[in-house]
Amino acid sequence: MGREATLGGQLEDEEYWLSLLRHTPLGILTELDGTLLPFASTPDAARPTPDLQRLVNDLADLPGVGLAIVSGRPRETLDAYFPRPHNAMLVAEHGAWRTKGEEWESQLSLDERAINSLLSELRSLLSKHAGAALERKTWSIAFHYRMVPTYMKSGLLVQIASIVDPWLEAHPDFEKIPGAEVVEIRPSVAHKANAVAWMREVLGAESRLLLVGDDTTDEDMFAAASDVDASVIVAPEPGRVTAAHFRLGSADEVQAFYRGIVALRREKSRSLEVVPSRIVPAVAAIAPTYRLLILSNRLPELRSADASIAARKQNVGGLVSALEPVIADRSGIWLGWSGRTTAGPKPSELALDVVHGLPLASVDFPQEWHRHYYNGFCNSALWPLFHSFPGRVSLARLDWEAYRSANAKFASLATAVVGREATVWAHDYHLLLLGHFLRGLGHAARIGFFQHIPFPGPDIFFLLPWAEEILQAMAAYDLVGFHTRGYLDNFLRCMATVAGVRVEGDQIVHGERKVRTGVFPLGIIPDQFQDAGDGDASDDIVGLFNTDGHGRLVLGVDRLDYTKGIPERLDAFGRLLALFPEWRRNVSLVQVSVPSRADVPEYIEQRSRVENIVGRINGEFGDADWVPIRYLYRSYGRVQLSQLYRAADVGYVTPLRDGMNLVAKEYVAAQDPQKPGVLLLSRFAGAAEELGDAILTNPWYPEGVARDLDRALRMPEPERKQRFTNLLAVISKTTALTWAQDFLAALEG
Ligand code: ADQ
Repeated sequence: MGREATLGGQLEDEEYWLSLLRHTPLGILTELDGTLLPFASTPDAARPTPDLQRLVNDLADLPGVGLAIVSGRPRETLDAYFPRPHNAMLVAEHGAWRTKGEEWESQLSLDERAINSLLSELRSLLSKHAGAALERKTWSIAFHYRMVPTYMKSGLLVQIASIVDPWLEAHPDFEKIPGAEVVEIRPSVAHKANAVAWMREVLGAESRLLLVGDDTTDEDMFAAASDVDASVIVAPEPGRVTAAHFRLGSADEVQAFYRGIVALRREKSRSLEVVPSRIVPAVAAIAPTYRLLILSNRLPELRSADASIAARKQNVGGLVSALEPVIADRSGIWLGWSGRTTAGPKPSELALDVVHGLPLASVDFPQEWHRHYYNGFCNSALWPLFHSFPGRVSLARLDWEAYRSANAKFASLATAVVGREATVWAHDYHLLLLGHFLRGLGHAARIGFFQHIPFPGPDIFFLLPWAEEILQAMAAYDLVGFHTRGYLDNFLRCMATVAGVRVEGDQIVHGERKVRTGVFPLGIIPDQFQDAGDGDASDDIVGLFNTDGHGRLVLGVDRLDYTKGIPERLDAFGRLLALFPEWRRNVSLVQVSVPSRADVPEYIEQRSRVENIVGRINGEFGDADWVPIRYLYRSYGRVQLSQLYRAADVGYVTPLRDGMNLVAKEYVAAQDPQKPGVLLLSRFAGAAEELGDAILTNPWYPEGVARDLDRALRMPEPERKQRFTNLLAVISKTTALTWAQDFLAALEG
């Protein structure tokens, strides 16, 4: 989508281009990889053809034209790709080096050895990640991971961050630039805006510039453009957030455009076959068209550079599968954070996009928000508090203020995306105040809110200094939904203490307003785990479950987060082996954890705790051919996950506290009805309210969990089948789809 149109019509744009491209002096600054050269699987595989080298020479030879090739590549590569003689200026390492005549020169006076310590730390990651590559430049390092298998990428990124982030703290002259499947660490003064200044220095103040690039580092160049210059982003689809005013779709289009410039300036042609299209701010044009707005802090990750559409669809979470149909039915759109940050103090303009038919509106956060709103108030105050971990809560006024202003900003973005008559559905604890700010902007139609994590009782909730303000603001919603009756009761008890609020049954009355509430347990789409679990297990999974005849398997699958109780779970497994020696050599635990990238320091703490426990238990009980615990730090696609679930005798799901926990439901769905496994479930997961036929356990008491685990492992087949039948009936009744439909029907009813 991205409602890209030609302002003033095609003709006026063509005149604009003809007048710019005929101007003398004209400076052309063009990026290399992804702009002039199509991407290849490795940096070495992307090389200019002789035709391209000729095109570059032709452009650089045009009278009245200056050409610069601006790249993140090292000098040697550019020298090899564009052998002299030619008249082009080469700019290497993002603006750290430029050619002046035959010579390279630099304005940087940093010590080249500064980056060596980082280089040797990052090297340690190469051996464990096939396909990863490190590129050393004079002052910078690029870590390429395009060829790393998809399942390893998120784990690798966390490990890169855990090395790079502390290093950057100690080296404030450097910065980290995430690119297309590459992370680069470079001196902060070495940016591509330098090339713009150099070109103006060469051509003089009368010059007009054409700036063409495709990645985030090129935005520095675009930002340095003046009003008489033209900047062009190279992107296959519209909707990218950019400071550029025009777009071309590919490196091929760029080359065709440049050939047109050569023909025009040599007067071999009077027109241009390829002209960049103008990017028009999309928002004003689309406001009235959408009738449903879904808002969540983070947009779902639907893009992946190397997966097929089918694979991507299969890997997205249940929430996307649940919301996709209602978005399609009601002509809806989903608004949220893009996952990227901007350098300035303000969020970016909205970017609009359609990914596999799903309309998405996204915004980049300023770094300050990321620190105070997201990592601060959301992750360090609300997340631990709502999960009843008051000891982990950190309260700061600055964080709260950022939370308020982020919610206010989300509300104003919402009004740019939909009209006042659209239904709005906000998701989760990041957006508690959204309804309040949206009402303030005159939104007339229904606004609903669903809380995906627990809601605590007043004894915990009122530890927040801003508790009352939050509850007052929540009275602006028409419907507030929770996974369980318990959370709803907690919410009503909190609301009952607020001045001016009356609680009548499940309804909240606040002045003229009535807020309805309800229990809407989120489910999964069971078929997705049943179909995927059928058929033979992949080699990967067979290898994992090859226990050399050592019997039974217990499986844990989680995001790595302290609420999931992973160390406690491992301890309880160790306790099982101590209390019931007959299980030694007869049972193994496989624990699969997927990193959640946002919480890097917390991840490091959790990871080392977990590794210590695994080492201790394996050392104490394991022997030459039996490893009691296998700990896998990676994510799996849905097919493999279903095969894992199906192969496990016990689904070991013991969060210390969890809003719902979909893993429990996925485990049930994937079982073979003829020989189902047993679900061992924490009583502090929201899912326990529905899944009473699981063995419910208390994850805070390791000995109790060990005994429940023993019971699960011994459960006779008739009982397993009976419990499974009952559990399957529950998860088939309230699915992801019924959840979305029920909530929206209640909201709009
Ligand atoms: P989460 O805390 O993320 O969600 P959960 O409901 O368990 O928790 O969902 C996790 C999802 O990630 C599952 O679909 C699971 O299959 C997947 N996953 C976990 N580990 C994986 C791995 N190693 N590889 C591949 N996939 C993996 C929040 C709340 C929950 C609530 C949901 C939905 O914290 O309590 O259930 O929202 O409302």
